[in-house]
Amino acid sequence: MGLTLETRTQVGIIGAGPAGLVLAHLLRARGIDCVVLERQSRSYVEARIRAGVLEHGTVDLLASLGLADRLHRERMVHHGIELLFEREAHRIPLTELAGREITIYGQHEVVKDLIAAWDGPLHFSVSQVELSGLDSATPTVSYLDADGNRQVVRCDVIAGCDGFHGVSRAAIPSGVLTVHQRDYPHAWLGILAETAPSSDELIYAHSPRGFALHSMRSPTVTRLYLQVRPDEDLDEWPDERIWSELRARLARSDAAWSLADGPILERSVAAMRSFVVSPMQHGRLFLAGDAAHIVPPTGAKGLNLAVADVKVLADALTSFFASGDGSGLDAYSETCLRRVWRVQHFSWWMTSMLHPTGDDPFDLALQLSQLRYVTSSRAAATSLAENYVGFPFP
Ligand code: RFL
Ligand code: PHB
Repeated sequence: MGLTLETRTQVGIIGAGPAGLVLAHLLRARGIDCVVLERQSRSYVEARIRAGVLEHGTVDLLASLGLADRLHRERMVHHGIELLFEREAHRIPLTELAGREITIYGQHEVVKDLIAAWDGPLHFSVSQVELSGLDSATPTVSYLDADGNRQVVRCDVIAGCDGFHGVSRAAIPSGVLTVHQRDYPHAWLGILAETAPSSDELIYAHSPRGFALHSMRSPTVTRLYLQVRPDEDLDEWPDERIWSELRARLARSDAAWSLADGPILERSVAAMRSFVVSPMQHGRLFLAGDAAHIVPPTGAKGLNLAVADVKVLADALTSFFASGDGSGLDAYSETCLRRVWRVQHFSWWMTSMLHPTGDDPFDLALQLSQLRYVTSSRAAATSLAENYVGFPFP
């Protein structure tokens, strides 16, 4: 207890979410040393319910690292989604239009697989993480380990993969970053229910009562969301209210369809925001994933964007450590931000089209016009499909 211990690594990775863990595996596969530090316990990060939709590029990358065996066995492959409005469902045939399918597999399952396959240094339950010397060639991370010892890790590079509320972005001096941000007047109340999905595909529903989403995790577990106010109090949502609101918003004129309910295993309210910092780098600190950008969940993109960032970073670090070539690192932010802004636009567009914001008849007419267009024009549907399945990784 109370000792100060010093170690050395090539890349210090802050955060063991999808960005940090995928980066660690990519670097390991290329013979680059790294240390991963995580504020939460292993059981906490393995149980954190979040995303469910993986792009083809994300699955391919995990497979190329030998990390997709369980994913391939347990995933659900989807070839389309439904848009439901004015009580009619319209299918967007993703694979037919964009040539790629999507995979349904929970983010916490990905995290479990990545941790199980990792045999390098990964320290959970660390605290008081501090970054220093970012402008130097040996930036430092110091932290208190789970036994209360102060640890100091000297690095060549630090990867800030610690999510929206992490310390990495905050360690960059003020005035360096430009922040682009948009808040939305709604949030999502999400539940995980022990019941078979009521549809084979995801249903994005626009209704006068608000947006609803029917998603799933497995043949026996359904994931559902309701648009609510950002300050919504979960206590005001007993199970029966959640199910009756979902039934009302997902109702369709085809009376044969009905929503199956079941025990609710988990519930939470998540705020919606669009957020980007530019550049995604300062000195030897590189931000990746939610530490650098947040997208509203309507496009199902956050995790996939985090994985795309760390692919760019791992490629750049490989050249840097192999030959001292820093050009990939210099271009890191610009390369990532191109994809980030495409995804920001798509996620904002899906959100604006699907979430009624009040009783402005002009806004509502625009939303319905856009929904009719995207479900009746092959060109418009193709645009949605190619964004939804995701562009090839850099
Ligand atoms: P994460 O997952 O937040 O991981 C960051 C990690 O850093 C740790 N940390 C620290 N560690 C050390 N020291 C500190 N000081 C630290 N501070 C924080 C945290 O404990 C955590 O373990 O960020 P990362 O890796 O960038 O991954 C991003 C994704 O988690 C996120 O974008 C997605 O979950 C977003 N998202 C979705 N993305 C998709 O691609 N498809 C989806 O279908 C999808 N659905 C969703 C979503 C996010 C949602 N919520 C709850 C925000 C649905 C929802 C409801
Ligand atoms: C999910 O299954 O959690 C999910 C699916 C699609 C989205 C967002 C979340 O757009």
